[in-house]
Amino acid sequence: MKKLLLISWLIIVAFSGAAGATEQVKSQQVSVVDAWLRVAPNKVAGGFFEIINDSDEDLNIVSAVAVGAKTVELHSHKMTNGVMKMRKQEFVHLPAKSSLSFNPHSYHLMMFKLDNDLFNVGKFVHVVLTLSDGSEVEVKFLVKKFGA
Ligand SMILES: [Cu+2]
Repeated sequence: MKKLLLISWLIIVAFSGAAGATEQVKSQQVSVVDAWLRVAPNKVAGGFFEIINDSDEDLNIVSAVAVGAKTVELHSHKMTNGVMKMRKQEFVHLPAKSSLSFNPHSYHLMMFKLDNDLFNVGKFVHVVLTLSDGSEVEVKFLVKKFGA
């Protein structure tokens, strides 16, 4: 966990350096690590990451946008009667002082109507998550090969 926090701190520093002129409120205490995505054969992308809420406040992730994707939805995967089902979520709860994994078997981002050139393997897709306190978390998702 110590290593994870250091990495997320480095990411925050990197972003605050790059952000410069923008006026949006960046979340000070929520960070994301290990962000990656893959494009399925049906041209829909799944986005995965670990998000850390280091604040004393319970928060929700309420929306996400991605450069090059027309729509982004928050999804969950749940086993119902032995069948994996995806469900769109209005928000994903992120309790204070906790971390949550978005992975292929759980919560994930689903991105639709992609600009294919921006979703090539090895590229980074710029995503902004909006939290219930109105702050935003900027994340760069590495595009990995489907099935890798
Ligand atoms: Cu999904």
